[in-house]
Amino acid sequence: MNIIKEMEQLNFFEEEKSGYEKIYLDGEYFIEIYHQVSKLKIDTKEFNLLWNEHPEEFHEVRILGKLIKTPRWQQAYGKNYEYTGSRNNALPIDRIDNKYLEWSKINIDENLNGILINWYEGEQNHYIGKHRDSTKGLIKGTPIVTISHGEERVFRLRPLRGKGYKDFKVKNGDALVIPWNTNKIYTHEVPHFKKYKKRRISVTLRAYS
Ligand SMILES: O=C(O)CCC(=O)C(=O)O
Repeated sequence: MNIIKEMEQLNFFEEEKSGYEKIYLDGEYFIEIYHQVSKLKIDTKEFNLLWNEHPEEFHEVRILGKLIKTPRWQQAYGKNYEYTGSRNNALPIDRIDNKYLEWSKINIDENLNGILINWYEGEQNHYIGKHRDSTKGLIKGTPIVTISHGEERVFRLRPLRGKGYKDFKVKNGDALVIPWNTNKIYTHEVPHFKKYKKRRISVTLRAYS
């Protein structure tokens, strides 16, 4: 075992408060977190501008034949996002600051080309329930990258078959990477807890063929 792998196994990286962490969920599957990347952090002014981009209406998904409004606003850019019997029709990607694609292509995967933004209003108890990301139209093997802004929230991963969960706090400027294989075996979610009263925006990047 090489020294880096050995340190990862010993969770040395988990001790870090900033920088990069590769976190094993079990012996094989992992996520990565790039903490508070200076290029990705935004100030209140930029946050408010991005907040104002949220659609007026909640997106609707079809569950057991019924149309259900998502408990957050959501909008795709560059590539349509299809999941749970619905399609989020994309707006032009140049409506969104290019820094997200630029940073993620250089640091994570050069194929990343689609953005989905989720806006969570704490006062309205917004959340995203446990799910695995749809891989429809994605380039096989590519990761999912989620960049957080605004209020700190919990990002929760659970084994698809199995018990328990692992929580990670995500903050302004954090980029969390879910590799393809991890998305197959683990669900993820951003639950709402009463203490969350403020606003969060996540910018998720995926690689479409
Ligand atoms: O808000 C997040 O960090 C996660 C977003 C997400 O899981 C999704 O859009 O599928």
